[in-house]
Amino acid sequence: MADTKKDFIDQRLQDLNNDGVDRRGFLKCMAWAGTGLVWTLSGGVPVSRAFAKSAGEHADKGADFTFVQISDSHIGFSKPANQDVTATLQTAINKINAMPNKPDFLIHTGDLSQLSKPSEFDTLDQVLRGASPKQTYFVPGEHDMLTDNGEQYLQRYGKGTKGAGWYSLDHKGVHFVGLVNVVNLKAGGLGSLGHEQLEWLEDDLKGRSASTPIVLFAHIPLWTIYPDWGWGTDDSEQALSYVKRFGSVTVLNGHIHQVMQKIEGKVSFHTAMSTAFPQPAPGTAPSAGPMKVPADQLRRVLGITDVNYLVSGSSLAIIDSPLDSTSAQASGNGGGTDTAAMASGGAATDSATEVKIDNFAFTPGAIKVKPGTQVTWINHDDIPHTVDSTQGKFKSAALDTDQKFEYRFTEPGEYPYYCRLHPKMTGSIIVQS
Ligand SMILES: [Cu+2]
Repeated sequence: MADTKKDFIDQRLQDLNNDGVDRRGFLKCMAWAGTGLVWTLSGGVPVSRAFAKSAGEHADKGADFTFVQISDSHIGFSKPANQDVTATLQTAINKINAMPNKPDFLIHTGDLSQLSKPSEFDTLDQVLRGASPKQTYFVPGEHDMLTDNGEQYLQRYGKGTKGAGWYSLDHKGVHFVGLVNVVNLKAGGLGSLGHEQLEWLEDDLKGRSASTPIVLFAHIPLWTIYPDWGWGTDDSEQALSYVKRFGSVTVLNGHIHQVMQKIEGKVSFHTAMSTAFPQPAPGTAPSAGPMKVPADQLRRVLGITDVNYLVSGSSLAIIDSPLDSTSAQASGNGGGTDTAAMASGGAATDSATEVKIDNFAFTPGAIKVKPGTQVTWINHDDIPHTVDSTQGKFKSAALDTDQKFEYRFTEPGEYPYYCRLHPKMTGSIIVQS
């Protein structure tokens, strides 16, 4: 595993030097994302193309309809990786509005906001009102659930949906299913759909003809891309077992802020770029998180995905479009993360009572303290995190950069905890007299 991983990283870095979409890198990626199944590659592989090419030459000719996926707008984010995420979302919308064939609708695969603030949702709504497609179908990302477990999201974007916001719809013979895999995440786990939603999905698909093209979309990838960074969904195999009998299944996700694609039988998986900021390729940085790239390159690693559907074909043609189409798309993005923003701040008074949150990890991961000790967690990342007791004994609000959470431990015992947004992040406080 370690060797394959290193191989993969080397390949990605090499691809980067060649600047652009690289088929070898793409194949590597699929081989490495191993789920233990045999993947079939065929001519029908959805491919990424620079927008400039796709718009004129082939694109939507003869398509029955087109829809556009945008993702990870993170409205409210203003760190060095992109200080104006509203502007880059606007650029994406402008590009959509300029498409020769008008898309029937937009799909937004989550992380609309950075901190679930009403003002952030308002800004998103305002920009989307300027989009030529009047309909946008949403699913929430973990950033849209920060303050109220998604209540506000549901009120604004989830009318008529089930549970935490899942639903399905039919459009010109294609069955679309929006899934939610960012709630009730378990410590140490990945994204999760949960039993109730899986039951609903099974029921929703039951009785549909196997020739119906299916499009599933959710925030966190429904295939395992990089578990160390939480890039996968624990119970996605269950969901995928329900679509196996269908002739054409397309799965769209966001969350990882870069393009990854995989074909597994009749199922094609695809992740979209963010309209806000890029993240490093798996394993090429100490952790996931906003990646600062030179200002003149930012728009090459942000973008939109437009999908054409042809009745005659059995699969959807997916075209990725970076916001800056003047150069080949950078589908790999190595480079360093923004280390400056991760510099630790504040003098530790008593190291035993302070836990730093850095690079998507609690440091130290386990500490021993005496009863009566107050433990302080400080978030040094550019991304909000939480401190949630696995046993339900304490629970922080979402901590943005430099924010703290404090809890005093009085009773001896072991207190495991995790981040409810990134459940791979776990830690433990051991109270001993
Ligand atoms: Cu977190």
